Amino acid sequence: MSEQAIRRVAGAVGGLIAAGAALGLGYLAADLSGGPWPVDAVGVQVIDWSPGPVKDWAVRELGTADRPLLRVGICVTLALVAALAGVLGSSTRPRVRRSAVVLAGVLGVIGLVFAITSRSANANVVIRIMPALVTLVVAVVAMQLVVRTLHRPRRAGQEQEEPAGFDRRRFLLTVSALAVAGAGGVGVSSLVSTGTGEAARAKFRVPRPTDPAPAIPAGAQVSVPGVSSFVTPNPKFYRVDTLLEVPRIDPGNWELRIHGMVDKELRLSLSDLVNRRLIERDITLTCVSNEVGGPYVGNARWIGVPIADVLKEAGARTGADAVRSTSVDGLTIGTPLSALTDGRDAMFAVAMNGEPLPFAHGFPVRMVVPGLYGYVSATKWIVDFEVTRFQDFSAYWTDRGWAVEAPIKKSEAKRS
Ligand SMILES: Nc1nc2c(c(=O)[nH]1)N[C@H]1C(S)=C(S)[C@@H](COP(=O)(O)O)O[C@H]1N2
Ligand SMILES: [Mo]
Repeated sequence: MSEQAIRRVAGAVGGLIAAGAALGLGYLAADLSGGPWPVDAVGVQVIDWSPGPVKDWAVRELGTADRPLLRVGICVTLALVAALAGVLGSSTRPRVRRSAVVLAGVLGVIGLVFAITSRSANANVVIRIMPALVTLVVAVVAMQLVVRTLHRPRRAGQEQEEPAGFDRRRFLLTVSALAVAGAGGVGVSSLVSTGTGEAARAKFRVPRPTDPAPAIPAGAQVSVPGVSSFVTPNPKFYRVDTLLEVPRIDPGNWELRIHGMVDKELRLSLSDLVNRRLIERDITLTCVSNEVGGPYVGNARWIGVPIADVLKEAGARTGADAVRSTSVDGLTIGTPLSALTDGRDAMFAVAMNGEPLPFAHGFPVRMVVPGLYGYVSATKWIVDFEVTRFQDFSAYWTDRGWAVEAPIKKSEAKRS
């Protein structure tokens, strides 16, 4: 291989590793700040922009692998562009070489734009852009370092146009250091976040219900192949959300804001919530996308605070007909006020089958409303609850073509 060919390959490898370092350290920054990892900011936007049929296809064909695959897809795209940037960086022409660093900067800025515009209940822009900013800075600096190793500075007397040498030793040192930094970022972050998240969830004691559910009738729980069990075990419970990373909320910082068309605005901490009257109920949750006999349905024993109690204390004003609830990831759900006050057991749930809510199912608090499809009622990781009117807002799924109101129709067999 010619010197220039070697340099080109080194440039591609170096570009890849520079991108890895930027993404790895950005991942750590995301974990520490609570802001979105730029890859996920892009991914969530892709999910939000995907038309319904594309989403349905992805869920059907890829199942739960759709999200990791989306991340992988974005990373592979980035890697290709970064490798190309590295190749540009190997050019003997200083102008072309500089474009490598510019390209790294452009990728970083794209991440930044997605982070700024990402839907998130976290209004703090500084937190929101922190990971993308770290990624951008590391990307530019790392690319610059890599490019430098590809071109040993000219000795005095050397011709301008003469290609400068490739400093192999410095190249290897630089890419190794960058690789360690990137992998270290991801490693440290997974240790930190799973550790603190699990500990917080483990510390949360499932409260004793004031109004417990009756024992499950004998014979309801059968173990016949093909017949689903009466209670769906948590690890087998279906999951629908629009995220790439499951939120791990610190329950100590969690707060539920109840506001809008109410006489008295409320802000409830987790202990405020569990110190109220608690009911325990067996409630079936189902997705509107579930077909008869399909997988998107589950039954669990939930413990929670009746939403009607909280609404009574806040005092919903006349004229209000809806609640707009928001999860920590910024997704909104619209629920008819009547379904929350008509005597059915709509609740802010804190426990699922005797456990704190699993992270994937909304820890620390989610809504559960009997008789409504999940997308109009079952807000996970809920942080905001606004009493309002349907005419004054539109929720996430409604914006994507689903009906505003969606009661589950009973005993209506599928006609063909
Ligand atoms: N925050 C949030 N809550 C959400 C959703 C979501 O995407 N994000 N999806 C809804 C939909 S469409 C359904 S069917 C149920 C699924 O709840 P599960 O994932 O606990 O089974 O949650 C609802 N709550
Ligand atoms: Mo759903």
